[in-house]
Amino acid sequence: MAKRPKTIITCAITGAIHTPTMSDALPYRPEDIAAQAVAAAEAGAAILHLHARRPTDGGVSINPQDFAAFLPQIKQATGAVVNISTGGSLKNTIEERIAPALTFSPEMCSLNMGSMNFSFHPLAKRYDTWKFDWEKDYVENSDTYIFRNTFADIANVAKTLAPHDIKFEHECYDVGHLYNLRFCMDIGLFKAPIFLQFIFGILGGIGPEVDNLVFMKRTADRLFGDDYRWSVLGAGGAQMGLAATASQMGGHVRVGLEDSLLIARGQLATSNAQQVAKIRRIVEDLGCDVATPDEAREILGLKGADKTAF
Ligand code: KMH
Ligand code: ZN
Repeated sequence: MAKRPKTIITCAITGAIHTPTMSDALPYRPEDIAAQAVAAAEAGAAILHLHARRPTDGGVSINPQDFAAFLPQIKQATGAVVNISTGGSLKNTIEERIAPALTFSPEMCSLNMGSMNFSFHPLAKRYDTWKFDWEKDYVENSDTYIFRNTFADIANVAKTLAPHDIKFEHECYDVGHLYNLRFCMDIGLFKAPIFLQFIFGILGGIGPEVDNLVFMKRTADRLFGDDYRWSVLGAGGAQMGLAATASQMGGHVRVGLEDSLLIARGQLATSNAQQVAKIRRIVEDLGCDVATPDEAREILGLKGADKTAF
């Protein structure tokens, strides 16, 4: 029987969806982001997907200085691949959103493959009181946001970051995003092997059913042949089940408090590392090996940690 490919675990540490009221475990101070990222790497995450937050109140930050407060600490303490988000918050321009990646030239950064509704406003109903003033409006008003990622934006990111040799985590929230990416490859914006993150369960994107995962994978096979590697992110309660399914299908997995605050149905996770340890256990119990950071570098064709600017 052919050897099964190793599974890369990405952990997305804090993100821009959840707010401090929703979980005490969600890190927002730089020392907490660093500590949770290091613990997630020790638990088995080969890639750390990172956003920054305002240290004072946990608001979403795209200020490179807020990244500078944790990136060197993470690099010093782990060999994990650092992936910097270009998602920002839903209100920033694409130029603002790529400033951290441009500043720090990481091995990887995210790139969202289409414009869409991106809403988490239903979460607002669950909380009567909020830790910080900004949270309620931020969550409630997400039903008015359009997450803008036009073809011009995508080309702008690709061309601006091209000299940095950064591998993109192409975030695909629906099947049309795969076709957008194929088009972008046809006009020479991205080199194989590309890395796709299939995203399920965001309000505005495709739902978290296994049927949809099979459909996305089959479409990607048709569009990209052998030129792609892929991973799955299920939002909220779909996180672990879809990750387990993806690893059985030969894909990679993403967990982390950015996308789900849970460790089990109705139970909050105590840390990012707890989610990493759980998916690692599942992946290994089901007969796959987990990739080390250097194995992830090899699988994805990354430039190496020595070529980053932090
Ligand atoms: N939290 C994901 C669903 C980005 O950072 O560019 C979206 C995300 C976007 O990870
Ligand atoms: Zn993100």
